[in-house]
Amino acid sequence: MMTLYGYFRSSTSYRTRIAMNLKGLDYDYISVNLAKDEQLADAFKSLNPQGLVPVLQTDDLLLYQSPAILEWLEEVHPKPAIA
Ligand SMILES: N[C@@H](CCC(=O)N[C@@H](CS)C(=O)NCC(=O)O)C(=O)O
Repeated sequence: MMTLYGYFRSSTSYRTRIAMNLKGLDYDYISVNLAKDEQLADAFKSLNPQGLVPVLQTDDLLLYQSPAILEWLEEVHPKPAIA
């Protein structure tokens, strides 16, 4: 199972969400409210010390930086291709 941490007004989050939805992937979504600085909370920074969304958590991986997430998605779930 995958969990995407993001925020609705974050373009880097929705580019990730768009790719996952296009690929028809099943995932949980957790909102990190940037307007309330939730990205700076210790609980979130233990996932991503950079304090930025998006973060993608899989059973054995923790990924951040949306280009890296997109690259991983494309490699592991190539169909349909996004690039
Ligand atoms: N290069 C990163 C940028 C991530 C980024 O800047 N995320 C913004 C939202 S679009 C963020 O979390 N901002 C919180 C902050 O600056 O405290 C990526 O593509 O994932």
